[in-house]
Amino acid sequence: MRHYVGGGFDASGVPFPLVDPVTGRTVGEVPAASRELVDRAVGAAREALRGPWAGWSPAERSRALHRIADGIEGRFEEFVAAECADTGKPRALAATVDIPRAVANFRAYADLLAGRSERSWHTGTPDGRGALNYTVRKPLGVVAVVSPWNLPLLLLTWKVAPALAMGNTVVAKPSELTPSTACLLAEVIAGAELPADVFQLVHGQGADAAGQWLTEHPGVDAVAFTGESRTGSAIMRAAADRLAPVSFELGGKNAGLVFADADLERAVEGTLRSAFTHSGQVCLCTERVYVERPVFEEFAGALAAGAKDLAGYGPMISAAHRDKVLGHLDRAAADGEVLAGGGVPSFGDARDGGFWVEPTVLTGLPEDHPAVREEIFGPVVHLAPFDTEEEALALANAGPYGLAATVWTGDVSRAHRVAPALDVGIAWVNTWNLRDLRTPFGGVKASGIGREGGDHSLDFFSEPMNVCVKL
Ligand code: NAD
Ligand code: 6OD
Repeated sequence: MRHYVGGGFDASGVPFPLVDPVTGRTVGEVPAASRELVDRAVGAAREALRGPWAGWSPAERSRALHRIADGIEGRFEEFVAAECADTGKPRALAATVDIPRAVANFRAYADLLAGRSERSWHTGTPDGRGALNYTVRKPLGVVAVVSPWNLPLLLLTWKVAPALAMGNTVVAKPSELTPSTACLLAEVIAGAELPADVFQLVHGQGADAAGQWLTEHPGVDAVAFTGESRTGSAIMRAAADRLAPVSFELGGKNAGLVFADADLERAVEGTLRSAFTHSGQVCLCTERVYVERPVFEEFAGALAAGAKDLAGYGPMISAAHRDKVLGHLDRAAADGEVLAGGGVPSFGDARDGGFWVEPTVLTGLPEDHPAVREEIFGPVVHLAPFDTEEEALALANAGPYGLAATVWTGDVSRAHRVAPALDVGIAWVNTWNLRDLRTPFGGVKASGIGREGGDHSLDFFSEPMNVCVKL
C-alpha cells in the first residue's frame, strides 16, 4: 500500500490496519499520509497544470484515457482480487460490475471527449461587421477526488476519468477501508504515458486526516466527493472559505413502489437484487418498499422466501458498520415484524469472525421509525402496504433523501405518471440499476449536489469561457 506523489511511490506515514471483512482479521497495513505529504501531492498537481499536460489536445487526452482502460484490463484479475479482498464482495460482482465499470468509465469519457464540440454564435453589431462568439472549456485546476468503500474503483474512476478528460490534475483519496484498487490504478496511470504528476494518490482517514486536509487545502480548486451526507456537509464547509465548487453523491433511503398491476415475479426478483446486491451496500439499493395492498401478502411472502434463499452474499465492510446495521435490526425487531433474516449467519469457520448480517425483510414499522427513515446501508428492506397512487408517491417522497427509486407496474400510463413525480435523481421502471453512462446521475435533497455522467461530468470538471471576436 503506497501513496503515489510527485511521480514516485511512497509508503511514508503512520500505518493503520487493513482488515478483511470476511474474517475480521487484520491482513495488512496502510500508511496514513501526513499533512506534509498532502501538501506535496497538491503542490505537484498544481505544478503539473503548468507543464506539458496543459498543451495536450482533447484527442491526446482521450487516447490517454483509453490507455488507462487498457492498463486496467491488462491486470483485470489483479484488480478483481484486490477489490474482493478489501470489500469481501463476491467475485462475480467485482468481475462483472466493479472492474468492468472502471474500464468503461475511462472509455466512456474518452469517447465523449473525442466527440465533444462547443457552441458558437454570430452576433450582429451596429456597424454591420458582426462578431463571433465561441466557447472554450478550461480545466478547473487541481481536483480532489474523495471516494467511499462500497464500490471503490468504480466510484473513484467515475470521477478521475472525467476530471482527467477535461485536463485537470487529480489528487485522489480512496476510503481508508478499501485502498487496494486505487494503488493498482496509480500503477496503471504511472505506466500510461501521461505527463508527470497529473495524478496523485494519498491514503488516510477522513476527519482530521488526509481527507480533511485535502478538501480544505487552498491549492485544491474543486472537490468531487461520494460518501455520507454529513461528510458532504463537512467538506462543503471546508470548501466554502475559498468558494471551491463541489460535486457530491451522497446517501439515500431509496423507495420501491410495487403496484398490483406489476409482473409480480419480476418485481420480487428485481427487489431482491435492488435490496441485497453487495449486501445492500450500494447507494442505489432499495431500503423501503411500498406494495399495493391487494398484492402485499403475496409479495411479502415471496420476497421473504427469496431473501432466506439468498446465497453467496458478502459481509458488511467493518465491525462498526455491522454494529450500526445490527443496532437498527434490534430496534426494528422490538417494534415491528421480521419476515426473514434479522441476525448474524453462522458458518462454523473463519467467517464467524467477520462482519456478516443476514439478508433481512422487515414489516410493520411506522414511517417515522429510524429503520424506515435513516439510511442503513445494509441488507435490510422494510415493506409497507399502500392503497392509492397518491399515497404511494407521498410515502416514497417523504424523508430527507432523494437519490433513486424503482417503480414496478404493468400500466404504461402509470409508469410515465409516477416516475417523473418522484423526488429523486434517478427513477427506474421495471428494472434497477440499469446504467447508461451518458445519462445524468445524482440525487436531490440530502442525496447530492450536481449531476455526474456524460456531459454533466465533463461540464462540472471544466469552466466555459466565452471569446468574442469583432469581425
Ligand atoms: P464516508 O462519508 O464516511 O467516507 C467517504 C470518504 O470520505 C472516505 O474516503 C473518507 O475517508 C472521507 N472522509 C470522511 N470524513 C471526511 C472529512 N471530514 N473530510 C474529508 N473527507 C472525509 O462514506 P462511506 O462510509 O465511505 O460510504 C458510505 C456512504 O456513501 C453511504 O452514505 C452511501 O449512501 C454513500 N454513497 C453514495 C453514493 C452516491 O452515488 N450517491 C455512492 C456510494 C456511496
Ligand atoms: O453507476 C454509477 O455511475 C454510480 N455512480 C453508482 C453509485 C453507486 C453507489 O453506491
